[in-house]
Amino acid sequence: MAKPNILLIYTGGTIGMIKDFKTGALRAFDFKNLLDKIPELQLVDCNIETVSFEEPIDSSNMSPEYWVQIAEIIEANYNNFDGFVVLHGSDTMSYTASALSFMLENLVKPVVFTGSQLPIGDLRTDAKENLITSIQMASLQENGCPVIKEVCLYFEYKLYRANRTTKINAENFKAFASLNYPELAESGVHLKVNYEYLLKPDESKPLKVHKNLDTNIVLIKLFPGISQEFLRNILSVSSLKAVILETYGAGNCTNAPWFINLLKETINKGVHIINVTQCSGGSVMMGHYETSNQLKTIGVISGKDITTEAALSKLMYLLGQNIPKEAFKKTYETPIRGELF
Ligand code: ASN
Repeated sequence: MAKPNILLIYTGGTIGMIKDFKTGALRAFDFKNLLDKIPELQLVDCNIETVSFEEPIDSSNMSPEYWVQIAEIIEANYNNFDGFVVLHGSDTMSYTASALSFMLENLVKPVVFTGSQLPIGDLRTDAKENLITSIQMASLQENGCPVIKEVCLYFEYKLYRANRTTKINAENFKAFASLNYPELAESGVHLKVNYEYLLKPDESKPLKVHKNLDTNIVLIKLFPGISQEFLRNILSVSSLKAVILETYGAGNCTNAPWFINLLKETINKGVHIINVTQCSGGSVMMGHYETSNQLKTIGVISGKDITTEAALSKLMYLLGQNIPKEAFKKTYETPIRGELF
């Protein structure tokens, strides 16, 4: 059987960084050097081609414009490759990978995001394992078809559904977690795939790449002492279309009348408000406590068990789809890429 063809897309991040001896800071370097650093790649049972951002970036400089660039690289190469591995900085990897999951509709091939905590040239680097296993995960095939047909994130022996992940640690090799969804596969002596958790997309439809992302949104994290004046000012920006409200626990917030009235006024102006929990795991359950009951009554949208990263990118994607106002709540609350229950 023919070897799978894998496209490696390098966007930047620690994985391909070197130390600037003058400043001591890490900066991105030429992608060609990255491949020189891993001769082991020649042993992997697939054909690898590479493409790189012209100027690799630290992922803290990521933006929706770059998300579109990644989507376009995948779109242009979709028919010629069996799988894609995206090398990306870990800082905003969950945002980019979640966004790509929404942008790539009817995806039936693996898109695996990975990176590392230490540069590839470092003695104790985690980059080699992450990169090599990501390529192997993207190469998995059964009867000539890819096993994985969705956007994933691989880090420290685990393959996750990308839009379920969050970066949880700035220094541990285990930098990501998916607290509301089990891992899709695990790397040990063997690669163990949890078939029951994989997305099973409709294979009859062609890939559709969505590039219209609307960023007229804001993310507000509640905290005890939040100021009425500041909040009113943010919510009165005329171009504002939607708000992700990070609430406490199971979707609770203060029920001070000024707060509820302000949210009500905002919704009545046509601005969508989505309730997402500040907790890393668990779900919003509006109406479970008195402190979330009114949110339900005034028409706040439930983010259920979605991550903040997926909530933001789903919002940009759906706002770009020109969905009628009346249908927006139901559409948002319905899973489209396995991002919520
Ligand atoms: N600052 C880096 C980045 O996100 C961190 C990393 O890749 N570990 O690009």
